[in-house]
Amino acid sequence: MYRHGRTFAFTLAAALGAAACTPKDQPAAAADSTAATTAMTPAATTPPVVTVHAADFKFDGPDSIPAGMVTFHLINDGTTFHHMQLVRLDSAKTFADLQAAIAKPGPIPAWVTFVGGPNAPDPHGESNATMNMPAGNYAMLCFVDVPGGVPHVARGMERSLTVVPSSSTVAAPKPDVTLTLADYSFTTSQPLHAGIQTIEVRNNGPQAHEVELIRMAPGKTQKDILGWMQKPNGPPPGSGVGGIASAAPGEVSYFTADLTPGSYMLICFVPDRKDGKPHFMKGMVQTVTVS
Ligand SMILES: [Cu+2]
Repeated sequence: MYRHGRTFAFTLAAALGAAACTPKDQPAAAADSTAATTAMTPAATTPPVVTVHAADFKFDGPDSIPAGMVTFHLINDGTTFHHMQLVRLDSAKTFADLQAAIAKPGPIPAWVTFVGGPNAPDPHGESNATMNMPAGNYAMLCFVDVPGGVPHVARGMERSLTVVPSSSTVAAPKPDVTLTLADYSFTTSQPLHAGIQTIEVRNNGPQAHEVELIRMAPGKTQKDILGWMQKPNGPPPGSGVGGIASAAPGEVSYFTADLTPGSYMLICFVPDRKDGKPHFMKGMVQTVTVS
């Protein structure tokens, strides 16, 4: 959706720098393949960081991680836009069951629950999401459909993730701003501001929602962005910051963003339960000014 333009420098300094510790009894190696889990201190106070790479068209990351509060760090190595949509598989269903269900036309089975995940950064950009992950079977999927209109999951962009029980007691981050999603609106507890901030995203439902944060190019408006999405000719009028992928009502996640002053857009692409139209067409799109 967004060609490589100005990429957001995601400041995960807090998360990446401080998340270097996990409890001793936790399988730290499973949490991350980067150096983020190497240093240890007695008690972790920030979530372990799980790094996942997105490419055209696959995910690379750990097969299993410990349960508890975790920060997913998505690095987009691809030439197009990707996100990391996490789904939980209930009723003892497996990744193979999910693959079989996805391969068939029809509605998503009731045992699949959308639980968020880092939303889409620009190509060569990064995004993040922090959330509590109870033990269970999960999958990461990419529903982005550019270029060509085929969701990436249909091109093989799906990966299994097993969350194993752990004794983690890491608490949720302290948010600077709470963003509430509902049918069909975005409400912030206070304005987004320039600099680093942690944004708590709560879905009040009744439908699943996402938030994708887009920084508009100077002088561009919501209309330009929506027009470009219909016909992506020329350079994009905005840049993907990230946000939280689709999450069921009641889900709570956090993401950290380092914003520069300017105009931003909040948007939800989730198809409506009733007519399949994306929620932004029902008003779930909002322009905000960051100063
Ligand atoms: Cu993708």
